[in-house]
Amino acid sequence: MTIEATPLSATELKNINAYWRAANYLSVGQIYLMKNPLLREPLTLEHVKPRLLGHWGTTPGLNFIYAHMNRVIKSFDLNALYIAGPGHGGPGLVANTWLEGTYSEYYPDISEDTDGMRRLFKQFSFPGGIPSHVAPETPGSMHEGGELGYAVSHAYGAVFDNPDLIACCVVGDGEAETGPLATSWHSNKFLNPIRDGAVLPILHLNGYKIANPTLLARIPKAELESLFIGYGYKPYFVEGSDPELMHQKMAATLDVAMAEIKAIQQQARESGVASRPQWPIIILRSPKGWTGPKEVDGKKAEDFWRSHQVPFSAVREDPEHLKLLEVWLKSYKAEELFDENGSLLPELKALAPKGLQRMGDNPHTNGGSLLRKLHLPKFTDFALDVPEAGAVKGEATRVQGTYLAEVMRLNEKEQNFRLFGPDETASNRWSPAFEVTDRTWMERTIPEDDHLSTDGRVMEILSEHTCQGWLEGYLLTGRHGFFNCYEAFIHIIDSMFNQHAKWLKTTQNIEWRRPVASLNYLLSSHVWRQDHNGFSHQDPGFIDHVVNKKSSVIRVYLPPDANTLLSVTDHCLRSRNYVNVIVCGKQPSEQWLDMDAAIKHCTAGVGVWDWASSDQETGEPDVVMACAGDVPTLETLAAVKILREELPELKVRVVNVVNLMKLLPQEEHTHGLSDNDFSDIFTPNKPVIFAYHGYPWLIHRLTYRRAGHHNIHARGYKEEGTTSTPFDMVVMNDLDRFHLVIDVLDRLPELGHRTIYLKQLMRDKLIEHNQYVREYGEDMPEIRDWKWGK
Ligand SMILES: Cc1ncc(C[n+]2csc(CCOP(=O)(O)OP(=O)(O)O)c2C)c(N)n1
Ligand SMILES: [Mg+2]
Repeated sequence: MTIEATPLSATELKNINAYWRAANYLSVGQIYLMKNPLLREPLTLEHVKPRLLGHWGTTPGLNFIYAHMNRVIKSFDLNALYIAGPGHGGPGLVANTWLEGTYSEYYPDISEDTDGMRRLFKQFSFPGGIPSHVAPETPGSMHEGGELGYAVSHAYGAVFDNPDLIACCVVGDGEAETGPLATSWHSNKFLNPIRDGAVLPILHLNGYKIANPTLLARIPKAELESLFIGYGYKPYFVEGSDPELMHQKMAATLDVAMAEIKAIQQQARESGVASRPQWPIIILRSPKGWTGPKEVDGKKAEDFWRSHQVPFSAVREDPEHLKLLEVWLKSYKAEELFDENGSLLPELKALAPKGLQRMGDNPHTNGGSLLRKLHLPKFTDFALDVPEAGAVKGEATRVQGTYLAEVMRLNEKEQNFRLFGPDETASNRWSPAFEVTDRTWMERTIPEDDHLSTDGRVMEILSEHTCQGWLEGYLLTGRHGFFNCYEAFIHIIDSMFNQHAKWLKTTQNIEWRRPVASLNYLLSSHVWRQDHNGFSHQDPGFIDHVVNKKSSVIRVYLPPDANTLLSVTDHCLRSRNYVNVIVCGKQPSEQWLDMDAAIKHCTAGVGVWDWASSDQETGEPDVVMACAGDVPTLETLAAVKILREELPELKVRVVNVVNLMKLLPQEEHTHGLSDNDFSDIFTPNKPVIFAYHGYPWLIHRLTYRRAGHHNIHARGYKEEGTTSTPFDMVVMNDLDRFHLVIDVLDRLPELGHRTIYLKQLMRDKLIEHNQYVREYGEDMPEIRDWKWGK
């Protein structure tokens, strides 16, 4: 559909075009200039930056949308934020926030005058200055847009439970080709017009990516329109290149779109009926590099991919380029836009909204400033009764689920907590949450459906990307959440995690950014317990990926049982500005610590389990049996039991690690143990047989600087697996109790010939196991019925 009205008066048209010219001028200035910002002297080489960095192509379109959003924010009295999917258009957002006055409020040295403008230009993509994208440094940004694909899911995440908020979400037509973006269009099926705000997607069809046309710009218009109708949107086209005509069309279309959004909300809120309407989407077809040079060196630049970055950069070498730059800059007629002092003329300044209605100052984009603490129940009330180690079995994540259900209940009034997951919430045993809330679902239901409702607070879509994007958007606007996922498939969002961790790391050094709630992951259905699944579902490598990131923002926890999981969960929900990764199994399994011991153990993060150790008298073990992760802990204790029975004189120390970061040196991570403490626990000179949940090399990576490192022998997942019994999985990877006993014997040659019989016994056990599982299809009774106690 196209709206043909012309709502702008001659003066309004002139002014909005002038405002756009000002933003475009400031954008080109940022890319090229370091001096002479208003060209009040003839342009010379010394005014031009030595390195020309940035992206022009997307910027005039972003500026065009920003100017028009300002207009409707005022006329509709909106609470709106701006998400620039093509975040490489950083100069545009910086320019606009400077024009509306927010930039100078956040950075007073970048004042609203000629000198401020000079600094604004110089700092962009300049050493010691600001990055080229819509980075955390940019006021009004909650979306960097450096890595493309997350604009829509971030926008929806921002407006969930924010009924008055509208996210204007610009999507690049190249960005729209990415997987994460493509799936995120479905977010409209999770938006409840009564309790949530709205997203106005604007597909920025400027025709090109870096060096290619885009698909959506070249498919027939009818197909494009059908595509968005098929996604459930109502598409409005704004197409052309003549600025005057385009301003009228954009203003007319935004008026219609905003009125529709308001009407949808009003209708739903007054009737109390939450259904899924056809939300509007704007498809803006305008030239890439609009208003830039039409040709450079005889080649097409405007309305072509050549305008993507810096349309010409040989300014130093080629006097023609310098001339071209001067002509280009002068085409915006800055003298008609800025006064003597270099400030925007008052009649143009008046076009921007005031105060917190400025998109650069929307508090939701600095979510920490709105963050309220969660009401948390006493996690100890959910404790499993563990009269003694190994006496009972329990499902750790189900216990965690009962706790999270209570968190959900306690925060029902605040509406600031949601659970996210790709269709695995029940599978990962968080089903107790469904006693308090449902899954969000705006579509048709049938009577047999299980816990689907329009006001559910468990967000499930089979797209890890969309879950992650929603949660990030939700957290960055000041709320709380938890993501549950199969361990192997969390890798799908590796790269989104990267971007979020980078965002957090950067914000830690930006004083006006307030801390946000941490991004919490529960990774369950982990590598060791894949009853229905096989090799494809076995990958504990997300931890390896996570530990590459800045230590100040990442935490990894491997609670061995339910009570430790509760303690860790409580801690994570209270933490700020981190990514917390918790890996814990969901199957019924041995419980080791009562609540009191669990709290102490989790607070320390690593500790000797005296009840399992036999070196108390001398304090000097012959061997240290270390473990991290629920299954490795079980195998370690089973190995220790064999050693106690077969070699009672052997002094064994059992160490369990819940907080993996404890292994790092203190200088590398605030949680890291001091070298003294590390040596006290692991000893500087005794063999350490370390049974670890994930890829064993990580243990070496984390401990290589420790005194006893040469004595650490790590076992873990070696990429061996298939659909088999739980014990066969650990056997295939040499992580089982029998292999661990053999490891001990191999590392203690001083035990001499006495060990040969025990070693033989262990090998026989492995053969027995092999034969048994292949014959009967389940683990041997002695494995299934194993108990720590008598
Ligand atoms: C996921 C991802 N892949 C590749 C890139 C590299 N890249 C940066 S800009 C760009 C083209 C973007 O085109 P579009 O979304 O149409 O933006 P615009 O035309 O508005 O600049 C690409 C491929 C990226 N930033 N992110
Ligand atoms: Mg494009």
